[in-house]
Amino acid sequence: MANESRAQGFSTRAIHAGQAADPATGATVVPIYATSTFTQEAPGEHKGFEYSRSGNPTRAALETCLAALEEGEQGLAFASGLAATTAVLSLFRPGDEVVAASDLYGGTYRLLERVFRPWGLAPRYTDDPRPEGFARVITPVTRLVWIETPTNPLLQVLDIAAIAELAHRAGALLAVDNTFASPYLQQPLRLGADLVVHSTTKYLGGHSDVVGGAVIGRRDLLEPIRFYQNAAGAVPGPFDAWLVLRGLKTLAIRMERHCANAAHLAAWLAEQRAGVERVYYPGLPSHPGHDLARRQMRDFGGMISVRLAGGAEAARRLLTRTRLFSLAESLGGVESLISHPATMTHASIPAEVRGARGIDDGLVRLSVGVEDYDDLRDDLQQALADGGS
Ligand code: P1T
Repeated sequence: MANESRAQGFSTRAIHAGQAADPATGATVVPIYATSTFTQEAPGEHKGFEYSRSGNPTRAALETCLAALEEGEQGLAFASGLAATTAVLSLFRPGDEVVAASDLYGGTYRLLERVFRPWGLAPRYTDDPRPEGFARVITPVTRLVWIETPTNPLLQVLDIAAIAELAHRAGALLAVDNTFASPYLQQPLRLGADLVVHSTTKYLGGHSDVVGGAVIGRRDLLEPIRFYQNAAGAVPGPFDAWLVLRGLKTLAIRMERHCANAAHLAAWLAEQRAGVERVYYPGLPSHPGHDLARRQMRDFGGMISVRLAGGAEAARRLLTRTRLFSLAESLGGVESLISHPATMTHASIPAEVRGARGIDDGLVRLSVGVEDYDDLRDDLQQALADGGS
């Protein structure tokens, strides 16, 4: 007899959590509740919704589904990944320190340095992404440790459980930006993190057609963030929430294809002698975080970075010669993208800081899509070839 208490599998949750048939109409798919407000029977007497900034049924379905996928008690959806990050940082007060690994999305760095530092938060960074590196920069006034893993764009793998322990010993929270992995590959809350943040623009939406963000965690920690969500107001509209919800349904099968394509491409790139100096992919046994990634992640993800021997010139050639890989910011969609962190996603980091962190002009980042592998390899082959067009 089936064990009734067995937790549902990931894809079942992705397709069903928060998505029962619509109580009003029986619609099988959660409708897009395009309404700013909800009619009340008497003041305060309503069906749980009053005004769409405070709550909307389409957004509520997405928030329930996100919480189920990350195995958190509650999820909150935001208008962008950076709006979600802002909501988390708003938990803190002037004088509080935030510790982060220095390899992180340029927009998060800009938010910390240009918005929250002037406001009084004190960010500190470690160039050493091992727990020892964090131990060196955490102080008695550290209130938050913020990590990405794998990191953007160097794909460093950070030890979530060990860093959670260090943060907690110091009385700080650990927030993990799980955008690059997705909950299908890694569930930071199960490894001891307190909060998970996503740019749902990426793998969760999955089709490069929506900008959104999310925070997931324990109810007590999410309560002040929920207050902030309503008070500050950076919420996604119902259509955006619906697009992300639709994307989630195929997250598992998309991630499997992203991972398979990226693993093959990374191995192929690593064999290319001419022009390719280094391939950054956690699935390569030569990657310093490979063993940790094996333990912490279900698979190694769809992102690859490549350092080209010919520097800026070689990067420009590759970036302008691919045909299937579109030259574009962002990642995690079904279509393959190629980008140049130094001038695109990480341009907001001052050049000297960026250079010191290894994001130089010869670094190119690939978001490997779900197209046919042979076509992706052929595209890179022709773009890397001498004299190709
Ligand atoms: O773009 P937005 O939805 O606001 O998400 C910001 C963000 C947060 N965290 C990580 C790890 C990210 O990569 C991003 C956005 N990154 C890109 C646009 C990019 O191309 O790297």
